Amino acid sequence: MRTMFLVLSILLFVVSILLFSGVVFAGDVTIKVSLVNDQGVGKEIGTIMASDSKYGLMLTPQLSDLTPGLHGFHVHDKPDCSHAMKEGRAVAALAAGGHYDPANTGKHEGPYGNGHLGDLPALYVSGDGKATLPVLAPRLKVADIKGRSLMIHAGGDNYSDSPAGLGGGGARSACGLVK
Ligand SMILES: [Cu+2]
Ligand SMILES: [Zn+2]
Repeated sequence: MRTMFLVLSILLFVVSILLFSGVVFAGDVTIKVSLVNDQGVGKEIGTIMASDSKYGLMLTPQLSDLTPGLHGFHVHDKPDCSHAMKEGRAVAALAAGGHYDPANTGKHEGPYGNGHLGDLPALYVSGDGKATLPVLAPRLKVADIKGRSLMIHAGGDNYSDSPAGLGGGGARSACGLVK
């Protein structure tokens, strides 16, 4: 009987450590990311882990098969990475809609501005095509991005609408649904 009690106490202790340590943090979400093109969703290239921190939403990528350099990175409105038709042509991941903008600002100002809430810090991809550096989005929480999608663009992001709209990232090259 005493041994049983001891075993139970140890079990409870281990479970509480796991729950509160952040190793298995209840609110974390893992997002699977795939390459996208005008034919649809292609190869899976890894994951992005989303977690809440004291400073905002942390997005930690474990991705490969991207082109080296900085890439525009945003939360898009809809949880759909499919291609769709625009002016008679198929466009990669168009079904994801535009940048998440619940306040209808209509402005792309980057993660520290007052425009689209879905504007994230640009994603850095190293020379070997891998992205592992986390980004922090101070205005967002995990709950805000559920039921939407994460998008990685072919080009960079200057956090403004000029000289090109939406930071100038252009084509959508990888996408993941946030479930
Ligand atoms: Cu985007
Ligand atoms: Zn934007």
